[in-house]
Amino acid sequence: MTIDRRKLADELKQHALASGFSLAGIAPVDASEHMPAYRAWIDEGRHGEMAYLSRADAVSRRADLDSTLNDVRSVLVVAHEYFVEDPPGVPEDASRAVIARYARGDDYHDVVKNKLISLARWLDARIDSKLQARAYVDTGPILERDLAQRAGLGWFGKNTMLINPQRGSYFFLGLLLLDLELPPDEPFVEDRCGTCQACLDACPTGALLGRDGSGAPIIDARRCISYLTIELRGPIPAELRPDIGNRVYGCDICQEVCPFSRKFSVPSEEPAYSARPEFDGPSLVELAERLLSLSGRGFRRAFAGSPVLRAGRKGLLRNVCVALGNWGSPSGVAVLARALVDPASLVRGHAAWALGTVGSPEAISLLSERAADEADDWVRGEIEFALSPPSGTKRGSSGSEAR
Ligand code: B12
Ligand code: SF4
Ligand code: SF4
Repeated sequence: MTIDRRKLADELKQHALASGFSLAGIAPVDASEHMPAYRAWIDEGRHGEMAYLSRADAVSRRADLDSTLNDVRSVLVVAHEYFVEDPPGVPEDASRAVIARYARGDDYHDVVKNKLISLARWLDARIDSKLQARAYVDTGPILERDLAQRAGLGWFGKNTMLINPQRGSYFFLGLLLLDLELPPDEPFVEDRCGTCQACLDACPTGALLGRDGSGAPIIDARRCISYLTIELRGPIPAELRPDIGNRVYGCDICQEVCPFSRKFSVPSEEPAYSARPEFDGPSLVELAERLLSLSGRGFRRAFAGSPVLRAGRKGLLRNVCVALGNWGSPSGVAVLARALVDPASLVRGHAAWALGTVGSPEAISLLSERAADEADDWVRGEIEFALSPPSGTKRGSSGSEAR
């Protein structure tokens, strides 16, 4: 039986939309013309400590989809929307924590992957041969946005997000690599940003660098709050801590200001992405108290199935300490005193910075008392700096180097 591939591709995309995806397209599998841009970005070190982006095998797999699925012929690319509204008062209230929208509910990897696997089964039942397929959602060395642009889903905004002109950018991308040839869609070639640069102006850390000579949007991930609060394992560079504000896990600012997101984002219909109460603008003090009372294992159990597990207990506490410092209220001192004696040096060091930033008599006396007992050199350095920032430097605006 010969199958009408165009009809099958249309039915597959229709079925994807009926299963909850808001966009679906087919991308071709030939090598991306943007690999040199990817390599240049890595060579400039803009990926920071994300070694999974720079490992030689991971770079070469990005250049050749065949090394991920033998005899790959086409890729179904889908978008799954996750927008949720901020609770009232957030993010303006500095005493409350902001968790990026994508991480307020359940882990999207499982949600999207399961839907992709169902699509693969649906397709398999409609062809004579046995279908080989691989599902990806932020789970492998693949240029996901590049494939999405080639499948016609949208363009690369100056905020580096893949943006759709009718849906904005609050969506995850999911990919189904197929050993079945399906006719590709037209790529999305226009740049709809025009003269806008709202995202560049709004980024608090200056991570967005505009377009390069070829038109590729450039981000210095080392400065991005999403990297600093999720991917970075060690201390957050002191000069960037004030710019993080109350964003304790990820960041949406460059999407919040984008006219396309502002106009078209609607709350997701996926129940799994509804915010868990503990991540819906929680009080910084309550969140810190909860985290301090959990062991590493307790943390994994308490937040099972949530994307925030990626930061780990120490990483998330590190971020919450920074936000407490940025809040700067004496009401945060009691919980920071607990953090100052936490078993994790990463947490103690950021608690010291935060107490120095609060700068109240009680905060300063806690730091002075702790200075004598602290055994870790890096934490001692943070305490010393918090007690006596170099002249001309505002407390909290600079400090010891990240190690
Ligand atoms: C590493 C990573 C990060 C890093 C680096 C981000 C970045 N912008 O590169 C950090 C930790 C900072 C991050 C943050 C976020 N991420 Co992230 N991240 C990734 C990941 C794993 C790899 C991205 C990558 O390879 N970056 C390196 C750059 C060079 O590659 P690229 O973005 O694909 O860039 C291409 C363009 O430059 C283009 N290009 C080259 N030349 C030219 C020329 C022209 C003319 C043009 C137009 C383009 C072009 O080609 C490059 C290579 O293909 C992807 C998943 C994946 N496997 O792709 C998710 C992914 C990009 N992240 C995602 C999300 C949701 C986020 C956050 C919103 C989460 C949050 N709220 O905190 C933020 C957004 C921050 C931001 N403004 O980017 C989604 C984005 C969905 C979308 N609509 O675009 C993805 C696709 C995951 C998914 N499957 O849904 N992320
Ligand atoms: S996610 Fe936040 S920090 Fe990162 S580029 Fe966008 S606005 Fe800047
Ligand atoms: S804010 Fe403006 S420049 Fe930035 S991605 Fe959106 S449209 Fe493009």
